[in-house]
Amino acid sequence: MPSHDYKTAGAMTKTLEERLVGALKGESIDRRTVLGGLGLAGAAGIAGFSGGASADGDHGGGDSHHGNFGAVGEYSGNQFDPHEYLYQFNTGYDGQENVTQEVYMEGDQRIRRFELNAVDIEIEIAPGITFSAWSYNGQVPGPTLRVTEGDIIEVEFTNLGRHAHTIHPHVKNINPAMDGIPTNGPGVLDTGESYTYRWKAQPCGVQFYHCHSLPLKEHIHRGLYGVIIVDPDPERVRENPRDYINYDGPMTDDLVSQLVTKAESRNHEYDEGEDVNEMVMVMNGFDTNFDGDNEVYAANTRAFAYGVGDTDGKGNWEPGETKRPIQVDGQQLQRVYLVNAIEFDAINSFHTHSNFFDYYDHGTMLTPTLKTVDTVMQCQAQRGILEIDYSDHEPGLYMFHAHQSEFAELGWMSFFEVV
Ligand SMILES: [Cu+2]
Repeated sequence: MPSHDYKTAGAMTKTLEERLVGALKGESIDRRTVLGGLGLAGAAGIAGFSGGASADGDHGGGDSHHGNFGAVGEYSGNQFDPHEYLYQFNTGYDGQENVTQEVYMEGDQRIRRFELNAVDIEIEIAPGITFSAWSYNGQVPGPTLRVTEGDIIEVEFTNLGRHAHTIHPHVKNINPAMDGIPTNGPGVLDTGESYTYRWKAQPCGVQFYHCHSLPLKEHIHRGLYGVIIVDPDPERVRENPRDYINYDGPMTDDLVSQLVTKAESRNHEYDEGEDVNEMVMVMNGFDTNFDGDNEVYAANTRAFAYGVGDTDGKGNWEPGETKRPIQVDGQQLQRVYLVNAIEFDAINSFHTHSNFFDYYDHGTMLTPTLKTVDTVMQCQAQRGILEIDYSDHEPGLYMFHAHQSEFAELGWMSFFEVV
């Protein structure tokens, strides 16, 4: 690896992170002050930071440890690893330890069953900066569920949090009782209550789930969201090719076979996807002082987690070794399942340096919505699949980030390391 690249990338990540963390430790600093880069870290009155205080007034003793900061650049907690999260797919057959799951049949119908629990938890969103989150299964974003089109997704939801929650799925759900909103079916679930939702896995694509309790803004922003990937069923594609392409012309055998091949590449149960590196990225933000504006932005919760740290570039992730780029094999296609979960900002975006990609909005079609673009934007809950090819690129660091430069400077700035 060119060491010069690493040094400058590391220095830039460090400067941005120090500015962000320094400002967060200060009193009454809004995000625009951070961007002014006024050397606020030195003037910070550490005790004033209220990042863990709740908007609903339950400032408890649990927040008192916020005075105890690690050094800038070091995450102390290792309960969540954004590098692992990229690749954690829960299929019912296998997945994460903190997600009880199984697959069973009802006649010919395959049921993929998952247990999700709402729990209140402190998460670390920048080195030494915690946030009082509401989460599914103790992580933000919640676990990624991965199923195949036509399956039933069965989610046994138990609310172990202090507030009333639901799970609302962004799928084509045909039973209003299963919509996970306060007015339908079981409504909101109070602390200790359980309900089993059943959703048909349709259409294929990168889908979304989130709590739909009121006030919605807060329930989403606190961390109650996650990704459902519905893989296309190649056999269904062969039989109904027009459902997967935005095109009215003649349907030739050649075209059908192209669509089926694409479906096989997207389906985790087919070998065709093995030369593709698949990752989940959820763009999110955190309003640490509850002023209705995000102070910290990220892809997958931790500011600058895919930036370049002083000591990185070689080692594996260790607690405290907070930052490293996402290392990718240049000969593999990179497929990013991208979801925008941001609250308080109208849009978010994803921009690649030195490369262009194909974009499949919502992932419901098997031909791209946009070809050869280097920036896409998404409103809240919008999502899509990016396919990025680095096969003709030289090895090294390639940046990607939100192209609201403000978001990038406040944490949503990352690198791929092509090897
Ligand atoms: Cu909720």
